[in-house]
Amino acid sequence: MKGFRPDFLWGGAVAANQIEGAWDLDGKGDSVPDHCTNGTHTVPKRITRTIREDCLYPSHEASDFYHHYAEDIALMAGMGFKVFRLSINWTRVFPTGMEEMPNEAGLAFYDRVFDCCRAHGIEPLVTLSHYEMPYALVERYNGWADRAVIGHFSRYCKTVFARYRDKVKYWLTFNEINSATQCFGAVLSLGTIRGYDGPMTEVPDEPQVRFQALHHQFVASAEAVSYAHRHYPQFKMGNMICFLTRYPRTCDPADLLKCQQEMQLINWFCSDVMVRGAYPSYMDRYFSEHGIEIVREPGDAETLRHGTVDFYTFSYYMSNCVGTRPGEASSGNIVGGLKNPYLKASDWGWPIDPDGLRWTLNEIYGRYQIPLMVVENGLGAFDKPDENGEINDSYRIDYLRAHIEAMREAVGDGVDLMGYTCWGCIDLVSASTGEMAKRYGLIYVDKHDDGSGDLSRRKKNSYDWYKKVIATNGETL
Ligand code: BGP
Repeated sequence: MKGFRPDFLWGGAVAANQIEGAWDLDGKGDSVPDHCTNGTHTVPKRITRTIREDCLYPSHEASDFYHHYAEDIALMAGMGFKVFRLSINWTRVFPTGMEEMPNEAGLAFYDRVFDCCRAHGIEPLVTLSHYEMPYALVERYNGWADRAVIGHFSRYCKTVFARYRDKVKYWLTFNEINSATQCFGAVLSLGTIRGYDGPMTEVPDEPQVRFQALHHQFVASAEAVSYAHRHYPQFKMGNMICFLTRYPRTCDPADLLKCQQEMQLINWFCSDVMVRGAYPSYMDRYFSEHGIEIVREPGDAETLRHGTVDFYTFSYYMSNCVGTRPGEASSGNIVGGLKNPYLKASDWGWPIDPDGLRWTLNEIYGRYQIPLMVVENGLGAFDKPDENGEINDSYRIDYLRAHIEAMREAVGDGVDLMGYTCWGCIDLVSASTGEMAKRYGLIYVDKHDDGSGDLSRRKKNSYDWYKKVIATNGETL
């Protein structure tokens, strides 16, 4: 059976707001996550309009990658990383998103980070927008609801493309752009929360605004992709989808149809636009049945047609079931579903389904026939150092092993898979709950939910395991 390509990109992934800290240093502005307090699996994070003394904001210090990046990248190099997926925090470069000129100190930080990666032979894979919208754009424009944000984003993209043209080759436009098909996306991805102060789960849902804002992101993404193709032919431009694999709960055809409709809306819609360059016809019915009308400008269709991506990337954590009859609920990333009796779940209730990754890779590749990359996958778990300070995360090794095995099978099935970056390779703040306790890392960071911890780094047992996986190009699992 065919194995992973010889140039397979093994590595790990993070997002600026979840790892960097230094939220207001060196001219950085505040972004949406800087206004989000900590929560738990059962108590939602809150969004506060102003930064309050009596609240704890996990992104403000996070894992302090801002001051530890050299040590962290050296640790990644120690595992043999070929690639490191990270994001640029828009507000480090344009503090409010609206300035004409960029903040030099912010740009210089990413120069140091990319130089450090290159010195270790690690290729950076950069997400332009990973749930890091400037908060000033929320208050001024209601986030992506206003078309004017496209111009601000485009100025930011042109600035970082020009600055890092010789340091970065792989770019992703919007992290999990399809999160906007669910209410969750309004907060972290679209920033359509002007004036809102309260629990993240109670933001009023306005589908008309959500889908209009998403349209603006599609146009912004396509413009960035075409601009990059025209000016920097060496760049490879990708999309990024939160793949939420759905299974019909039973073989009742009604369940099958419901599942197909959810797969279209949640998983296929955004990538059909970004890979094929046009809105898929099934969305016409969805929009008309939900009273949604997308305002498009005359050039938009052409912009989308020309701005198609070179490779398709996605996050994969779990699968869920869909059915027409009531059933036991199950949690998941961004949206839950019905419980699958054949699967076990993580401590946060996300079902664990490695075979679902093989199925998903085959489905995506069969549809688009362009190179794929899994840019997020991993197990959020409570890790506790034992009395010798060792962190035996055998459960994480089991999870990763099973998913890498599934990728190998998919490659054997003929899928063109270019790389894999496990999520949160160094412990960081959880996007959904704001917890530090939900750890994904192969490297432990001494930082806790109450803000305590000396930020020291320590290898978990999964570190040496992953190192062997990379050294044998996925042969030894
Ligand atoms: C994805 C996000 C990441 C990340 C991950 C794990 O949705 O792109 O930013 O955090 O999920 O989710 P969580 O942190 O909620 O466990």
